Amino acid sequence: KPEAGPQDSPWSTVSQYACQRRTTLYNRNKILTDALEVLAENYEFIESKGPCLGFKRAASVLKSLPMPIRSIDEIEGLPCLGPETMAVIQDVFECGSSSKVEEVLTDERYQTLKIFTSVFGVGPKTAEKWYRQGLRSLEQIVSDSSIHLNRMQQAGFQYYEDISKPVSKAEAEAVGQIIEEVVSCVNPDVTITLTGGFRRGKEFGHDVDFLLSVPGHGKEDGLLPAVIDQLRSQGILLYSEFQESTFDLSKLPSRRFEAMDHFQKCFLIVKLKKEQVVGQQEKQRCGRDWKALRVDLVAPPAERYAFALLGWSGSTQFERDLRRFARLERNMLLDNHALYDKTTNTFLQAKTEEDIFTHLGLDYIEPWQRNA
Ligand code: TTP
Ligand code: MN
Ligand code: MN
Ligand code: MN
Repeated sequence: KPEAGPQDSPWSTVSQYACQRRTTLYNRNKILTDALEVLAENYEFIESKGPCLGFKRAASVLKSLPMPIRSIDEIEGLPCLGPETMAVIQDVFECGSSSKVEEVLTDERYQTLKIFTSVFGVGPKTAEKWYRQGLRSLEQIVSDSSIHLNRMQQAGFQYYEDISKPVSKAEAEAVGQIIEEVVSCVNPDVTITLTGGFRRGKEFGHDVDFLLSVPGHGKEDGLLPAVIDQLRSQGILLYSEFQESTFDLSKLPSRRFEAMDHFQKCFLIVKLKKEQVVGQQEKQRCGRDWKALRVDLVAPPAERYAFALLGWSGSTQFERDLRRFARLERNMLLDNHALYDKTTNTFLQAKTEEDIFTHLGLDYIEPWQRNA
């Protein structure tokens, strides 16, 4: 039974938790959610976590609704909509747009941080530092010799033109075939699973995420370094950042179940030949026959597969609410590695995502219904 709002509202069955809602990509309230997400992003830039999450949560609730909201009265009884959110929605209905949102959109600081954080390897902290130094454009950053860029940021600038463009589903499928081939060269027992936004059915993404799994305990050791070597020897590796596994089940449950996980993973930039993408036979105008593309690979231990798959499938808001629901409604701790029952002090095992939903007492939500 959903932890729901007041009984006298048509929205009484809408849960405050995204994991108790089905959110497809068909968002009937895009005008409202776009506005709220601008405010959320702005709060993210000024590192104001509370208000940021508040607006993200409100937008997420509206995304799950089966019809467009047409007036402020219709939102009565919906969870997670605070007074600030209500004011924004009211403004949109009365004036066609929210003055608060318009203010943010024309704010120099917001505009600059938006550009800076669009670079691979540049987060709000670095963007903020550059802004405070008076820098306002990407050109200024690359031409300023006093600025130190780390390896990831250097790659981010080098391939900016390509990787700032959205990745299409066709490109994701083409890169999937390449990864599949490379991986099976390294170890024919490995299977790859598309995760992230494309598993949720998105037509476009900012990268392509894959989970690699090998049957058998510890068989994933050394897998990603071998895959990286293979990509390099085929001449399609443009950048790689490898993170060794720091996973240790004996140290779980950690005090705070973290957003970043401890699995062996790598963040890559690979070359995708245009001829490998269906419907893109023509060369680019600049004469290059390839496009740089961001790819994430993660290789969890076999017995952690279900947790890793659930964690890497997103959306971020869906993941956040799964964890919050587990903690607040079930006295359990969930992260990308495990589910721990604090009442019985036991780890709950899972082979599939369905097992995890069952342990949590939740109806199963399909990946394409997790676009919260
Ligand atoms: P992203 O690739 O950042 O996001 P996305 O695929 O949902 O959307 P986009 O189209 O913009 O790429 O992350 C995918 C999921 O992986 C997300 O739920 C967060 C999760 N994730 C981890 O769990 N651990 C990590 O270390 C990283 C980098 C991501
Ligand atoms: Mn992704
Ligand atoms: Mn991202
Ligand atoms: Mn990713």
